[in-house]
Amino acid sequence: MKTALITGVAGQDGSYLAEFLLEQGYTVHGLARRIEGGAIWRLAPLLAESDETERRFFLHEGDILDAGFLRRLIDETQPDELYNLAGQSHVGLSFVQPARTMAVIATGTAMVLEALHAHCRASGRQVRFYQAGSSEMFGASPPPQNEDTPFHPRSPYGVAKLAAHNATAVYRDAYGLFACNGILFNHESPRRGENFVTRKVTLAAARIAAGMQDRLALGDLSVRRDWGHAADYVRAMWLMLQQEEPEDFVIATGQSHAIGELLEIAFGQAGLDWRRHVVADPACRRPLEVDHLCGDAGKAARLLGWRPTIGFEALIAEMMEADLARLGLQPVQAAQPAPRLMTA
Ligand code: F7E
Repeated sequence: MKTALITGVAGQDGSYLAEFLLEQGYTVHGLARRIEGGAIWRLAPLLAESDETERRFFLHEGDILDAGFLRRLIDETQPDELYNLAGQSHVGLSFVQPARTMAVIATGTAMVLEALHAHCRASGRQVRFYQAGSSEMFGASPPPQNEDTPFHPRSPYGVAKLAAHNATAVYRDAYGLFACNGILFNHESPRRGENFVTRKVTLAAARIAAGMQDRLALGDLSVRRDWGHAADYVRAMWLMLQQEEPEDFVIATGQSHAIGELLEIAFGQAGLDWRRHVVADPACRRPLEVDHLCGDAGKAARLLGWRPTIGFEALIAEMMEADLARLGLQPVQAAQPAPRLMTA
């Protein structure tokens, strides 16, 4: 059976991908930068596996910016597939910490690629490589965005992701590395970090319903995003590496929504009117905004047979249910439609 190495395994996508690959029968090695202080809470069910002899998930602590460590890790784990998900993933934070964002995403990806290339050359092994790209690279290019849309990033995060994307293509062209860039649009879940707008909203709505807070401060409400479910998106990562030829793919639902719609669904599930609680806070705005992302994943549908299975409303409902449940609450059930009257 195959072995996979996932950098950034402790993040939302890393945890879903590890679970998915284990279900496919893989042995999975995951790299996390920190394993203390609650940093690996998403991996708790995988680490709780009781039978040591059955164990197929292994956690490693270390930094992708440490070249020697990285090379050793690849040599020792001998992966068939390497998924590079490590990085600072918050766009707003990248304006505050641009150099760190560039280092871990752009330089970090170059270091992973170089370590992998050196490993393949020395061992004669073939290792397939997935790079976690982002729709944030499209930035100011108007929707719908697909693989042919010009990149026009509008954040240090987008710039760093674009450098990593280009580096991946260079290693593919220069050395014949089987390397794929996934260009993933926003993808969420109950495991989303609390500083991303979907989770910030669902968590606040649950807390307001529980009487723990009254206000939710948000930034620019005029933007539109194409939000999918992370569980669907990690399946696309894997599918890319199962193809005969390495290629780049946009992964998206093809539908964009306003933050007002997100608020409507989340607060509605908590039995609340968001207009009574949401306040505009300039501190939550970014120096530069990406106005509208809406992806065209037609290529992924044609070549990978990939389609999202969870729509926006079901996604936000699942997140709401999880955040309410953490506080001992349940969602307000949508009213049942009245039965149709039969007419003669
Ligand atoms: O913001 C606006 C904010 O932080 C979405 C990451 O996964 O997707 C994600 O990046 C929108 C932005 O995600 C607040 O300005 C308004 O326009 O949830 P977000 P993001 O920036 O789109 C891409 C594809 C990635 O690759 C990234 O890693 O919502 N917004 N008010 C706010 N956003 C936040 N976080 N907080 C607010 O209060």
